[in-house]
Amino acid sequence: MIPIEERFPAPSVMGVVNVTPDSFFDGGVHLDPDVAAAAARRMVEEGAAIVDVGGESTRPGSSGVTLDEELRRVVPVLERLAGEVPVSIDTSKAGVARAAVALGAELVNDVTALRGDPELAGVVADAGVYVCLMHMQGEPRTMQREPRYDDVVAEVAAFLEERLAFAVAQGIPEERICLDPGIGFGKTVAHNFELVRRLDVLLALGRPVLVGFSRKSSLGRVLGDPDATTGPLSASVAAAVAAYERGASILRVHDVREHVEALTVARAVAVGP
Ligand code: HH2
Repeated sequence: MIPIEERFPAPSVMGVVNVTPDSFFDGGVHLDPDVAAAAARRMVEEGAAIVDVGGESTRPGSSGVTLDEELRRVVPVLERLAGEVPVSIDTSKAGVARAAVALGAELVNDVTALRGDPELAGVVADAGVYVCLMHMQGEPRTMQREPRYDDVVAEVAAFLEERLAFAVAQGIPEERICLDPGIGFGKTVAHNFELVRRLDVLLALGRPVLVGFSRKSSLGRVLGDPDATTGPLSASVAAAVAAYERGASILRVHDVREHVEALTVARAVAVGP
């Protein structure tokens, strides 16, 4: 398997397909597996390098679903996409990851950075797939109640460095791993923007960085609505371009076409058309 930085050169777009009733932005939209599979195919046509399929919302306040329910949501979608669409599985459960890689998923996107299920690291190592390790302070149910850091960037970097070492010790080669600051996962608006502003500190860990700012509430809040639970497309695109310009390789987004267009232009500015 080629190194993750070659498989996903910057900027690569990861399209989001949540097969959930309650995701903060696309909840309920893709519950029918045919609708979800069609959305995934469209995202690839629009230029996504991979589509991230998820069966459990991790929005602030959510409390998780059972293994059986998560499998019931994602497996019919993965069956429809197998061999046709590049897939990432957004899960913290070894049982879901195992089923997904058997159906061709090439990346496991774990918002707990291999802390949630003791068997997940082994599944990733044995399957020889890519993995994304994300930072989160606390757990989704409570993470937005007064998140606190002395230095958010230093603490996120130290966490990701430790999880990277853990993953390698579990038999996952470093060249299959990317890191993610976890925008919105136990962070204030200021924390989220500082993490993008100082992305160089995370890049110094030597692994590609994935950023998922798309539609998140910090975008709506910085635009003046203190109660926003989402942000507009325009603000999502700006955040993705800013992250790319600071070194992010993979941008996780809900609106693929607009992000691919903006990032293509940003790349043309950076390195030529
Ligand atoms: N954000 C969400 C879910 N998974 N994975 C990574 N690696 N990075 C992220 O920033 C990230 C993620 C939350 O977004 P979404 O999937 O749209 O919402 P929900 O968790 O409510 O399903």
